[in-house]
Amino acid sequence: MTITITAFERSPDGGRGLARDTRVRWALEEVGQPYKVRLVSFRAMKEPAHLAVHPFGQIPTYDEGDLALFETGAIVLHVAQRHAGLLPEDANARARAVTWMFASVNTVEPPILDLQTALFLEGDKPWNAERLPLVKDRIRGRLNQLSARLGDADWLDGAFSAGDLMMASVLLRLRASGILDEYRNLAAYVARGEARPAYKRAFEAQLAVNTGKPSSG
Ligand code: GTB
Repeated sequence: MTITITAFERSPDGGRGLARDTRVRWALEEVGQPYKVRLVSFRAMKEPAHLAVHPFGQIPTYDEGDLALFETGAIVLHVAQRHAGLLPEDANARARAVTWMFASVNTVEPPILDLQTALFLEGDKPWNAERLPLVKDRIRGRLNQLSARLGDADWLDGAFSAGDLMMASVLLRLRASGILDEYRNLAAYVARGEARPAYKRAFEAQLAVNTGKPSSG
C-alpha cells in the first residue's frame, strides 16, 4: 500500500526541518518504508478536500489505502506499531516509549509553541517584553526536569524509540532561541538524533522541496 504524506509546498522555515512533516519522514525512514509526498499550499490546506482529511487545515497528513490520519503523534505511533524499529518488543518498555511520545507533545512542546507565538505573532504587543521572559522560564522549567531525567544516557529509556524521535523533534525547534544549548545533555541528545542516517535522509528530502535541489536519497 502506498504511503502518501502532505507537506508545505513552501515551508516558512525555508527547509530548516522545523515543519512537522520532518518527524513523519524521519519515522518512515527509520522503519524503511518508502513514501510519497503531496505538497500543499496554505490556501489548499484550508479547502474542503484537505479539510476532509485534516479538520484543522494543517500538515502533515498520512494516507495509506483507506486509512487517512492527521496529528504527528498519532501518525508516528501508527508507523511505529505497524513496522519494526521504533518501539521495543517488551510490552512494558513499549508502553514507556509511548509515554515519552505523549510527554513530548503534551508536556514539553506546549511551552515551546508559546515561545514561537510570543516571538512571531505577538512581537509587536506592548506586553510582549514582559511576557517573553516568563515564557522562556516555563521552557527552562521543563528542560531542567527533562535534563535531570536524561542524565548521561543516550536515549530516554534504553534503546532509541519513537519517544526519542518525537522528543528530539520537539526540542530541535528551540535551537535558534539558544535555550537548547543551555542544556549540554539535551543539546547532545538532539544532535544524536540528527546524526541518525534516517533523520539525515528525512531532513534532506524536506530541504530538497524547499530549495528545489533534488535530494540524494
Ligand atoms: N498538532 C499538529 C501535529 O502535530 O500534527 C500540529 C500540526 C501543525 O501545527 N502544522 C503546521 C501547519 O500546518 C505546520 S508545522 N500550519 C499551518 C496552519 O495551521 O495554517 C508548524 C510549523 C510551521 C512553520 C514552521 N517554521 O516556519 O519554522 C515551523 C513549524
